[in-house]
Order: sequence, then C-alpha cells, then structure tokens
Amino acid sequence: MATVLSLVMVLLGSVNTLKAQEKSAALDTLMVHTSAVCHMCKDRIEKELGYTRGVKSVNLDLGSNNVTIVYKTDKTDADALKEALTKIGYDADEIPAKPKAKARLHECCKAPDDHH
Ligand SMILES: [Cu+2]
Repeated sequence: MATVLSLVMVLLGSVNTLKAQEKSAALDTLMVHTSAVCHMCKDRIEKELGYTRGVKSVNLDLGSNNVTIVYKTDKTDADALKEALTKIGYDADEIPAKPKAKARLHECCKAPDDHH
C-alpha cells in the first residue's frame, strides 16, 4: 500500500513539474522601432538577435523599420532585447545604438544621426 501511495505521489509530482515547465516556456512578442537601412541591416539584426539568449524568432520589416521579436519570458525581457539590439549597432526605440557597435557597421548601414 505504501508503494502504491508513493507511486501516486511521484506521478502527481511529475504532472506538476510538466505544468511548471509549460508555464515557464511562455512566449511574448516585442516590437521595437530601429534604425536599419538596407537588407544587410535586416540580415545582421535577424541573425544576431536570433542568437541572443531567449529569442525564438526575429523579423525586421524594412518598410516600417520595426523589429518583431518573439521571446521566452523566462529567459529574457524587453529591456535586455533592446540592449542587445543597441549592441549590434542599431537604435532600439528611444535608446540610441552603442557608438562602438555602430562604428563597426558597413558605411551604408550607419543611419544618419539627424533622423532623431
Ligand atoms: Cu544596411
């Protein structure tokens, strides 16, 4: 009897663990306005943000210059993602690109500063 009880306990425990994992794997979507110029910018942003911790998918729309990022809420957050984008060399909403990262970009990809 004790064995059956402990087996039930183990089963209940694993169900709870599964539920906890489902909850922690929740996804959220962030849209950030950025300073991309061309397709090289698009490729760079999508590739590099794609490697960033917690990022599930990245899509940059060059028409609107909005990056849509789907991310795991237990791994990262909006502030960290914007920070990551500025480190690649692009503006993230009101946060300007990191100057050193921007300096490494291809000439045509350096967005004019006067657009602020
Ligand atoms: Cu570019």
